[in-house]
Amino acid sequence: MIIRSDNGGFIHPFPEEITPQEAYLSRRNILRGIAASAAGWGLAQRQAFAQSHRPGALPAMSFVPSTAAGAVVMDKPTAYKDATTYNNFYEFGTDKSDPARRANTLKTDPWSVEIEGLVKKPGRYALEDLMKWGAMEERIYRLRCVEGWSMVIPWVGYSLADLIRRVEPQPGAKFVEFVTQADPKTMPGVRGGALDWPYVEGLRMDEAMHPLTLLAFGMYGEVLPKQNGAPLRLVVPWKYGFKSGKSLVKIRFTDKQPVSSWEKAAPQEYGFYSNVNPQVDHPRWSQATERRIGEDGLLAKKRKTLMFNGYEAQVGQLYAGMDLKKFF
Ligand SMILES: Nc1nc2c(c(=O)[nH]1)N[C@H]1C(S)=C(S)[C@@H](COP(=O)(O)O)O[C@H]1N2
Ligand SMILES: [Mo]
Repeated sequence: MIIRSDNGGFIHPFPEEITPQEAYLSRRNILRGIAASAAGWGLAQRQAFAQSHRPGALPAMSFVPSTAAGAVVMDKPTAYKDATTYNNFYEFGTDKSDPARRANTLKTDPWSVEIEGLVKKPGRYALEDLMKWGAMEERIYRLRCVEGWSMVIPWVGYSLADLIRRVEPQPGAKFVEFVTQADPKTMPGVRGGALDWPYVEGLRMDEAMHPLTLLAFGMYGEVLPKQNGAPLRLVVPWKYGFKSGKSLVKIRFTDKQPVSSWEKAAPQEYGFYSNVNPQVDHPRWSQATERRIGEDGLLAKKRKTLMFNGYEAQVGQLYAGMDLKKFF
């Protein structure tokens, strides 16, 4: 895989990414004696980073820190610049730098989401209303792409479970299907055949109801940038990144397991579950290690990929007794 960045070279190693504000926070925390480790990146610092690291380009979001188990990972958050310039959003092209360059054409206002299928309160709901259906929380999650890179992003959103309870699924609803925006006029990739549009993903009902499954409206204290899936997207932290659909327009409750766009494109490579699993390789490459974006210096070591991306304590029981080689 070719590692590229906007400046045409390799991605900068971390020290170049420290902003004056981060340096200030870091000094302040050390002075207070809160800094937890020699690396200077303890829990207090991560939270200070996440809650203050506003790049200032987009409207601010208000939120409370999350109290959900596993909602704040112990890793240093990825620099905003990296998280917004190294993206997969095939509707805007297949190169990692395409979404940041092209997603400005996406029209996010007005926006609504259609809720349909086996649900007692179907309908088309405006974004402004949906945003009130849960308490906005900040969660610092790992996101690992099936391609072998990962980031740590402070998201703002609420548990998808809050939305699901609100619309009251019928007893027959066993899965949730997510359909994302596919507008050939504003999305150049949709005019091409990289995938069968619209982009579709799915979760089992218990996965969708898990408190860690986040409906995200913001990141780094601001509304989502378009290249990261504005105005709302899913973030399922224990699954490969492609399960986290961007720019959602439809949520459908169904009794049949949905067929995702990636399964349709290459069923032998991408299964329905797509749980992060270092023991089950992709047919063409290992999934045992990952490259953390921002640690791409020539001497940077790869990190070991963790079972369920490090969220095993929270989600392992969802898959108890399942053969994870078969249900990959
Ligand atoms: N609609 C849509 N959603 C998508 C994708 C996409 O191409 N289209 N790519 C997925 C993949 S492969 C990853 S790794 C994540 C990347 O999210 P990020 O750019 O915010 O890091 O978005 C996912 N959601
Ligand atoms: Mo991905």
